[in-house]
Amino acid sequence: MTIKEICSLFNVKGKYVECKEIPTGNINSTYAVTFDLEGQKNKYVVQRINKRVFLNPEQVMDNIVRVTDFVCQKVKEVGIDDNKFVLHVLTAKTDEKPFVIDDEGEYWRCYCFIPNAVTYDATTDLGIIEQAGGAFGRFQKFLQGFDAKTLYESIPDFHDTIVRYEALHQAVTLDPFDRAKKVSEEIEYCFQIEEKATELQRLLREGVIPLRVTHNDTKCNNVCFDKITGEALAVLDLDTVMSGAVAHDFGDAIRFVANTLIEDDPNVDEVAIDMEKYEAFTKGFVGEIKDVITKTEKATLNLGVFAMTVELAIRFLTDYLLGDKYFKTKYPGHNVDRTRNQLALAKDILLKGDLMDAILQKYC
Ligand code: GN1
Ligand code: MG
Repeated sequence: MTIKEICSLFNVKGKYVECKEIPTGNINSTYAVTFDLEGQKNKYVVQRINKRVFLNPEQVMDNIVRVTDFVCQKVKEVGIDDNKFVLHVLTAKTDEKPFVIDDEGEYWRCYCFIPNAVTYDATTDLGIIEQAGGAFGRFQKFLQGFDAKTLYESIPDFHDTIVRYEALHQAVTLDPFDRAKKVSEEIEYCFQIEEKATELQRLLREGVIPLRVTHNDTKCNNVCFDKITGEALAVLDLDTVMSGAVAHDFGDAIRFVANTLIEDDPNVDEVAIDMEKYEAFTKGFVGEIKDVITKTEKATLNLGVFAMTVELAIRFLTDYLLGDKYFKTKYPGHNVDRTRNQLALAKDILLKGDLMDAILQKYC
């Protein structure tokens, strides 16, 4: 089916004009679609949900609808415009479900495009980075009263770094594509830092830090901004909203936004944590949530930065060993470059630990 046909199954308004693919994102396929309603442009975002990654798309959509409804309520309570600050899910014409299934059994969903919204894949603008921190912090804060246990686990053990390590060990043992020898140094380094990289997960399992509703994919390009005022608006990409630790969201965001290079840049010698970017995001994020999280959670935020950086490295590495089946890749060895980049970042995080702690302390 064409995107135009898919759109016609949703409660969209107007006459179809055009469709453009949005090529960012390593998992789903995303399209921006424009409709014309009596001379006015109505824009929507249509996405095919990757069924190999999300084994139960209906549960994913159930999570998203419940979370966006909850946040919408909170946003209205504080008197801000929910059309700008929360994603709105369209329903299907026939059964009012928040998705449609096409003739090949693929699941599609449709969101209203937030007016005048832009996203940034990478930025050096500290104001934008601070605002992205604020947006993820607010999202977390708005979801305080939501019972994390009632959400489906859209991807089981998603940020369980211990389970991710088990998968890497298994992939190295099986080595089905005979690739382990090409990345032996990277594998060895991952195993060397395993103890520290899995510490956060142990604290979670022992109940030292609580499970909360977290976003779990806090790349800065998952926040949209008003292209005129520059203000941070809604948080996007809610597929992995489920229970997790605050340090997962903080850590994943920092490893992406505060990297001096983008996460797959092969010039790994230049990879480092940019302390100004680190500080800007921390200021925004911690500023929003410092009064709602515990002292112990605050003390684990930087551990989260290390854990998430290593976790991404081992996920890319495991995917490479298993034949590049999970993340979309643009060339052979793309996952190796991603792995090397994240490991270089992890090394720099270890070096700058004290500096990061001092900055974090300042905003706690
Ligand atoms: C994937 O869908 P996207 O590109 O936002 C991945 C994240 C990784 C990220 C790395 C469901 O995110 O966990 O951090 O790639 N999402 C899933 O770029 O696995
Ligand atoms: Mg995502």
